[in-house]
Amino acid sequence: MSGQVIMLSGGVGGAKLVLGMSHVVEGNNLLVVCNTADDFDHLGLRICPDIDSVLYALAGLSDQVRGWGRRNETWTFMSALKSLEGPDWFNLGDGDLATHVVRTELLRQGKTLGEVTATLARRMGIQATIVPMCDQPVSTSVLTQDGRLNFQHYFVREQCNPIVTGFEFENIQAARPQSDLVTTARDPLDAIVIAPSNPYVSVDPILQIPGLREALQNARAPIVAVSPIIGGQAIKGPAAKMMMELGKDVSALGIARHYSGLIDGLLIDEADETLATEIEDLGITVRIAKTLMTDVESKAGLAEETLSFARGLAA
Ligand code: FO1
Repeated sequence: MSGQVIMLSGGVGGAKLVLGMSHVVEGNNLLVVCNTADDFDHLGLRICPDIDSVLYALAGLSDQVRGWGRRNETWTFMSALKSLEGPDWFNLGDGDLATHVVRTELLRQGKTLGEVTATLARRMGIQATIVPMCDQPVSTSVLTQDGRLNFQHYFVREQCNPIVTGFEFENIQAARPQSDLVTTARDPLDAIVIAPSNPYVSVDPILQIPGLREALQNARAPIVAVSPIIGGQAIKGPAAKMMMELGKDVSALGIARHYSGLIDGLLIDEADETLATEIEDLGITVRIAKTLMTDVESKAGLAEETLSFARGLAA
């Protein structure tokens, strides 16, 4: 029997560990807090990529190869859009489109993003509680040498090519931590887990919501992170490129420095074993594990390892 677990999750890497965690923690004991700072309005629809990555992963609907969207997707809408010379830089599959249409309509009816997400999760048959980091819209701007870009413009349209100089999370001061997170953080917990997501654009927006970091730190549970950097590289996405452009050490040690003062423990890959001592010098306990998640067994295995690490830290 497991106690409650809170996970902070971004996109692909986050959704993978969340899926693993759903195999080792009962659904009603798992609260997943999703980054929403890369949400945006596109073609009149509210798109929430990180929420959807987690929803699709837990519903068994996600495309494992692309890493985003639904598997067995069809693209009739995109073909028609292109033929009408509509904006086709952001790909919306036909099935995925239904998610955005339903979400946008429920928001238009006055539901909060938290309520809408709970409705979508229930309709997809998901047991775990999935919440947005906040109900208020927050938007990441990527500051680059080519100017300021909305996150999706940087990520998808510009393919992460511009050189990054910083980030701004617009409207973050008006954001409030989602109520389920605040109440769950007051309960006895086994662990607070920071998924192997991009620290700058997936996890930092969550941590920068006024009051959220304090709610996590006041919780009676160890905070453990899983490094998204293995052997100096990110498995997917621009985390390593961003770290390099920001002049950081592109390694699990760089990740440890980033989360120093917040986390009690860091899981690093076997490939990074030699960094353990330097990380522990920061006051962070290290667990060495196989952190590459290639199939459901490795996802569940890493989730199990993460929980056993956290429970050991609590003891
Ligand atoms: N990522 C891409 O690289 N290209 C796309 O066209 C694209 C479309 C898309 C549509 C819906 C959705 O939920 C996600 C989508 N993503 C796409 C992924 C997404 O932009 C990023 O993975 C996340 O924002 C980063 O966490």
